[in-house]
Amino acid sequence: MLGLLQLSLLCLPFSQASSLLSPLVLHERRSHIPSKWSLARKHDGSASHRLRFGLKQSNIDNIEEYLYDIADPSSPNFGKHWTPAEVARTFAPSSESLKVVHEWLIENGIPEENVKVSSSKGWIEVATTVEEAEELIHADYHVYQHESGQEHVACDEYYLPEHVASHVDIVTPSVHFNTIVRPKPMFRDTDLMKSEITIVNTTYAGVDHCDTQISLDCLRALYNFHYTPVASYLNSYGIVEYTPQTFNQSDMDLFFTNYSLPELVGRPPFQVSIDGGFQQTFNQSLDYVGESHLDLQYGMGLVTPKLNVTLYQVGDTVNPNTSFNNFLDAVDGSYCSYEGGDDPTIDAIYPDTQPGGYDGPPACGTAKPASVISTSYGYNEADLTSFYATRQCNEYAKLGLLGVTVVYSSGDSGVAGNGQQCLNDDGSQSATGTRFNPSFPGSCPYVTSVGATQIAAGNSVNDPEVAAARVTATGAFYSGGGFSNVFNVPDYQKDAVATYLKNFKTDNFTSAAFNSSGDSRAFPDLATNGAAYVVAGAGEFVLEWGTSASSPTMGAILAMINDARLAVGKKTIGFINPTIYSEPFRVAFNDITSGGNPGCGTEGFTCSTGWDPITGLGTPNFERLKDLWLAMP
Ligand SMILES: *[C@@H]1O[C@H](CO)[C@@H](O)[C@H](O)[C@H]1NC(C)=O
Ligand SMILES: *[C@@H]1O[C@H](CO)[C@@H](O)[C@H](O)[C@H]1NC(C)=O
Ligand SMILES: *[C@@H]1O[C@H](CO)[C@@H](O)[C@H](O)[C@H]1NC(C)=O
Ligand SMILES: *[C@@H]1O[C@H](CO)[C@@H](O)[C@H](O)[C@H]1NC(C)=O
Ligand SMILES: *[C@@H]1O[C@H](CO)[C@@H](O)[C@H](O)[C@H]1NC(C)=O
Ligand SMILES: *[C@@H]1O[C@H](CO)[C@@H](O)[C@H](O)[C@H]1NC(C)=O
Ligand SMILES: *[C@@H]1O[C@H](CO)[C@@H](O)[C@H](O)[C@H]1NC(C)=O
Ligand SMILES: CC(=O)N[C@H]1CO[C@H](CO)[C@@H](O)[C@@H]1O
Repeated sequence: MLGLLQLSLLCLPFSQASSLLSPLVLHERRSHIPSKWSLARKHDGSASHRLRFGLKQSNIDNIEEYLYDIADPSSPNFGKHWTPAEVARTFAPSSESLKVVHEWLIENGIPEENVKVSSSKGWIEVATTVEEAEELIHADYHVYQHESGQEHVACDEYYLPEHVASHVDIVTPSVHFNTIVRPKPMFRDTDLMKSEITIVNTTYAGVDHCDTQISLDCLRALYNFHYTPVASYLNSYGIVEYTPQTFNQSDMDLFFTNYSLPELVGRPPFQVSIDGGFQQTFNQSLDYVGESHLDLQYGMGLVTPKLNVTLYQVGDTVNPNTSFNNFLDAVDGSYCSYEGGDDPTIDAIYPDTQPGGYDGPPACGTAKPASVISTSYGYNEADLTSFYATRQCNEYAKLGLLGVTVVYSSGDSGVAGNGQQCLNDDGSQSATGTRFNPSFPGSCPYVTSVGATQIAAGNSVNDPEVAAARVTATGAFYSGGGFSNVFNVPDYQKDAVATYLKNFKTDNFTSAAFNSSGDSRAFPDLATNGAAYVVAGAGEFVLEWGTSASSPTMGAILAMINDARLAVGKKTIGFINPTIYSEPFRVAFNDITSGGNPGCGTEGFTCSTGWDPITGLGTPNFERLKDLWLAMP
């Protein structure tokens, strides 16, 4: 034993007993530096460094099984949602995890007083130096610089002893880079929006102009969606917006006046402020209201004045890092941790000490999740590490366990990512990359990802829709869709995806452009119209395009199905994916068989009979969905 110890001492740069007994294992590795960042220098070894260990949640490996147990229509426990307390209890990190990591730190010479455990017991924070941290986790820290001049500390990879690794989810700072949630509004970016804004001089009632202007009437006709809620006191529909996106009540009133919903005039959504979120008034130009107005005018209009829509307004006006984790912390107190639950290199950390920043406590379990939650923002999956994405994705599964339906837009750049970025062979992103670039959270198997369709020019609401496509002088919009590079194919879509891949023809690109194994999560799941929505903003009516429009529309339809079920004493529909892919539900979708989603120098995928990675299962037929769901327990 002693001999082994000495021998090992020679081979390893550190000398603690438990590390010797337990081999080092690679915990996380990054294959490339994200675009717009470059290596600046080796980090100063004596600089102080706060290392955070996110502990593994108990039972997290079973989460898929738990979710399907209540969400698979063939399960005897279908619809038996969990309580928040059951979720918290089931996944809380074990005291064993806390003990193992803590002991390992002490054995490695970290003074007890430098180790801090978060109140949620989910995180351990260690005050150390760069040099000590490098020894502890076998990392090499460098300083990276963004083209904006911003600096960031990161390593390429790090290791943990095997007996510790199984208790740790994530270590920060490490391989993760700062990434900002970019809105996925109607256009790819604000410059394009300004130069190509389409002002509407005449709005129409009825359905005669739906190929050039989508209105509430058009959507109702397209999706057989004429429903007045009767159980609003039991129901809820939430829309998430990230500040500085804001709404302007006078524009909202303009919209609801023109579309004959006088009850909504002067009536704002029910606002839940998260981490200082509020309706900023410093700038309400189209750039700053375009997303919020699209989501709210259609979300509120479609569920009618009889259901109050909840607006989750997240973040202050100065912190650019506010992201999905900040929202998730607010709706699930067990996900957050006051002393640094979120990744400070990705998420906003509150209190925010910048001038004008939100200096209150971070929202943690302060907001109640609505039964359906729609979000029209997204990352490229490649912006994040798989650890970060998986941790967040599991959180969506927990919302599913609670009976919440989470819908996300699937992206607006076809098979490319935000900003037309594609993947290079090494996993980095650039406009010249040749591999497709899936979006996140759309690629998480526990959300419902919504793509976009449109009415072909000259067609009416009675004709089959096609995949959305808009090409302008300076850019293009196509429905986001494809195959994840992080998540495995979930059971519910295995057959649908296999059928698609069997018939898939590589006309314009090879299967090397994406994971064509049939083993990776494919998206979107569904689609609704995302073309030429008439939106009131900055005192005018304009047209907006994007899966940003599709998500709140789909959310409204699902919220009304909840109403119908709640009215007869049934539960909310919760995580819908296993249900919508099931055979009986086939008739409830209008299959989209025309169009595609170009990107990355290719024509992208092509719509086909059955599920496809542009429009998913198709667009909804509300009446059929309602009847099917009403027939379920
Ligand atoms: C609306 O009117 C403006 C100004 O009169 C004009 O520039 C624009 O082309 C018109 N839009 C449409 C869709 O006709
Ligand atoms: C909106 O409605 C008002 C009042 O009915 C009307 O005067 C106006 O022309 C409408 N605006 C558009 C763009 O149709
Ligand atoms: C508001 O933002 C737009 C860009 O979207 C900019 O052109 C305009 O000057 C800003 N207005 C104010 C008052 O800051
Ligand atoms: C919706 O909000 C309005 C105004 O705050 C309120 O009067 C009404 O009772 C609410 N309706 C429901 C169904 O909660
Ligand atoms: C946003 O994240 C970056 C990178 O981690 C960080 O340098 C910056 O200070 C953060 N911004 C704020 C306002 O916290
Ligand atoms: C495709 O996805 C599966 C499941 O996630 C994975 O096991 C496989 O390695 C991936 N193939 C490639 C070429 O990335
Ligand atoms: C809200 O919109 C109206 C109409 O465009 C405009 O007059 C007003 O200035 C806007 N409010 C703010 C705070 O920008
Ligand atoms: C790889 C390849 O063949 N790409 C072609 C796909 O189709 C577009 C548009 O037709 C062409 O421009 C590409 O060269």
